[in-house]
Amino acid sequence: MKTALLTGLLTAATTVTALVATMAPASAFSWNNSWTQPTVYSKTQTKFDDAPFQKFVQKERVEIQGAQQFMLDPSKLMMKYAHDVSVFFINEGAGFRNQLAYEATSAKGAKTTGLIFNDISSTESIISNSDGPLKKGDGVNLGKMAAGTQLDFWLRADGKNKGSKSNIFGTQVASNGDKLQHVVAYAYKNYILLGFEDLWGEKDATGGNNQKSDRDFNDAVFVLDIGAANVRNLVQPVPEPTVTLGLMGAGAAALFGTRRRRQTASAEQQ
Ligand SMILES: [Ca+2]
Ligand SMILES: [Ca+2]
Repeated sequence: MKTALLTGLLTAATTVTALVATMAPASAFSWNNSWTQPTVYSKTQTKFDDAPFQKFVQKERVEIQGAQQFMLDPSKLMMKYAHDVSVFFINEGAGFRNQLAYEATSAKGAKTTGLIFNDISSTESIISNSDGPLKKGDGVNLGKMAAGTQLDFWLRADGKNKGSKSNIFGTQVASNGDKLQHVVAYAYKNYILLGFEDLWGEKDATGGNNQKSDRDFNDAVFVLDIGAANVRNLVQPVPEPTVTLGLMGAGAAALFGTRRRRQTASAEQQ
């Protein structure tokens, strides 16, 4: 069954507006170079099975067509219910040694930030590195987060090698240096899958900072566990799939952006 984010459309739209209004203007994420790698748990410790998610990892250097359909509306990562949050490594198709960090904003606006993975490379990934520290399914626990927590995630492209000279890309297009989408998101089973693009610029563009991006959004792929109830709150079944592009396979749902959702909302009301 394909599903889409259609929960409480009218009230959700109101909530989103309020959230956006209280968010700070788009700005680069503040990366703390003194962060250290949190404990990484193996899948034998966490019992998390990465296998069902590997089919959503886009083939290397194959552009995701219609990636905008899978753009993550960051306000969607709002936790209605308190839950212990974990992030699991699924795969990476990157020459870069990328890094991932998170930001959690409480209902009262208090921000917590931290490192999740310091070196997103693996001997098992689609572009493997013999000294890559991660195994598929490895997880980092971010701790219990309260109801009303707003989550967000940021990738520092080749940050392990380039440190502060790296590009930082997130879910908010306006805050990305190239003003492009760098994250795709899907809901699948009780989880949310996030795929990042680590290269700057449009596909096949030249000049400036452009890195001839392949737009494959597989450069760092993760599964986010915010709990089944929170995912269900974001995702509800729809009669027919509205999108069947890109990575989206059986049972996956795009976390549509606001514009798409509003279009769907108006269509539903007709
Ligand atoms: Ca790639
Ligand atoms: Ca890429």
